[in-house]
This record gives sequence, C-alpha cells and structure tokens, in this order.
Amino acid sequence: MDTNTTPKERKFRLMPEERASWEENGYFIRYDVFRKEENDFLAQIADDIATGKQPFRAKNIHQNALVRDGKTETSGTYAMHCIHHINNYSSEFLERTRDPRLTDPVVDLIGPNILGLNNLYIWKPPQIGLGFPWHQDRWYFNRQYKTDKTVGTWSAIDASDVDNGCLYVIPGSHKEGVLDHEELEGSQQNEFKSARGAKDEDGVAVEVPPGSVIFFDNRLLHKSTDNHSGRFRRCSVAHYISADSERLPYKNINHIKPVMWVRGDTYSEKMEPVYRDALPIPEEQEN
Ligand SMILES: O=C(O)CCC(=O)C(=O)O
Repeated sequence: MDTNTTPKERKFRLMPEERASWEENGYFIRYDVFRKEENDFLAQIADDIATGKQPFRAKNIHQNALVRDGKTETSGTYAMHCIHHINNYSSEFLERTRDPRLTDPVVDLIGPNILGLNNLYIWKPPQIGLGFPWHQDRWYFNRQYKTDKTVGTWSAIDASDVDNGCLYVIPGSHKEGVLDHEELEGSQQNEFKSARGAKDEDGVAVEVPPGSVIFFDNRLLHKSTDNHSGRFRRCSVAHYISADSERLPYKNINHIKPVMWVRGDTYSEKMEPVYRDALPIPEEQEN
C-alpha cells in the first residue's frame, strides 16, 4: 500500500516552500490540518484513558510532577502530564498516526515505507503544566536505531502560545549535529534530558492555533515552557522512522519500544518487532 504513490497522488504532499523551510530551518508549519471535532474526539480518548474510563490501562502514563510530588493538589486531567506510546494502546491514536495529512509529507522526506516511533499525548494543564528542556529527539532515537531518516510531527489540540507553554525551536540547529544531553538540575518532570550548550537567546517561540501541525527534523533543538495561563495546552506528537532503519541491540526484551506499521510495504527483520494493531493491556493483566 502506498509504496508506489507518486507525488501527484499524494493530496497532502510536501510543497516547495515547505521543503525550503525544512532544509533551511529544520521545520515547517501547516495550519488547519485537523478539524476541531477530530481533535476533540482524540482528546476525549486521551482523557478517558487518564481517568480510567477505558477498559485498559496505559503503561506509560505520567502525572504532572508537582501533583506527583505533593506540591499541589488537583485531580483528573488537571493532574496529568503525558502518555507515551499512546498509539500502542488506542486504535484511534494509531489511525491518527496513519492519517495521510501527517504521512503524505513524511513520504517526501524519508520515503514511502514508514514506521511509527514514539507517539505522545501531552496535557500541560493550566497553571501547573511543566515545560521540556532543550533537546533533540534524535539523541534518543540514536540510542535505539541506526538511521538518518526520522521526522517528528507536533499537532496542536489547543491554541499554543508563550503564555500556555508553546514550543520553542532553534532554527537551523538541525544542521549542527546532535549535542550531548545531560540530566537537568532542578528539572521537576525529570522526563527529558537537556542538550548541553543550547542557548535560550537562540530560540524562537512557535505559536500556533489549534488544528496546526509542526513538522520537524528530529535533530532540531526544541524546548517548551511551563503553562502560566488558565488554559490547557494539549498536543499530540507522532514520530516517524524509515522502515529501512535498523534496531540497535537491546538488552531486555521487556524494554523494547513498540514500533507501529504506518505506511508502505516493506521493512526488514532488523526493525522487528513491528506491530500493526493497537494492543491495549486489560487491567487484570497489568500486575
Ligand atoms: O509539547 C511540548 O511541550 C514539548 C514536546 C517535546 O519537546 C517533544 O515531544 O519532543
């Protein structure tokens, strides 16, 4: 499927000005990609997972660190930080990951055979939502896969601006290689390491309305700030990798990251295991 599509057949293919921005800046933005109803539907699924309304648990679900550490009290989705690998549990998120509005341009960037890496949903709740330090996603991917071909997509569920903790990027940083990453002193969420040497003064805020998608090179330095507003700043992040990549040896089969089939026909056994279906873990099997 899709392996032999021509650019003309791909309705949402990459435009020349987008390629120019991709090459020069390491990212481009598309507006009005997803309709409000589509994003509301997805957000409801995430909320239902977080609040136990789905008949399964997500394994990689994290509370906001201030709530987790007893520094503030709140509940429900107001207490959430994010879920990793949500398309491994939710067929709705998996469908979104495979949506041609996300994958058509990705074909033009890394080829027709595409797998899905980490897929992340972030709530960043009002007043307490925490930011992410400067980092390059490729630093993480380089520890798990041998490849040059990865693309990140960041889809805004809500308006995202400097008040509620939008993304910041360092344009052109994708050309400078991958920096060392280290534990950040005082980082409350302790989820991402920090790229050594990245400077705040080089960053630009990427404010986007709901329904927009930021496509970014996984070597692009990016961060986000805390949410100081009274609004949520929710987003869905999907990362893609070319199917001709290779997994690096892993020590513990239980820690192997799920990779999902997205589009195209071929992937080698070097990327196995590759999953086609979302496989929610029933609550009774969790312990
Ligand atoms: O959405 C955010 O606040 C940051 C997300 C991010 O940096 C990432 O997923 O790599």
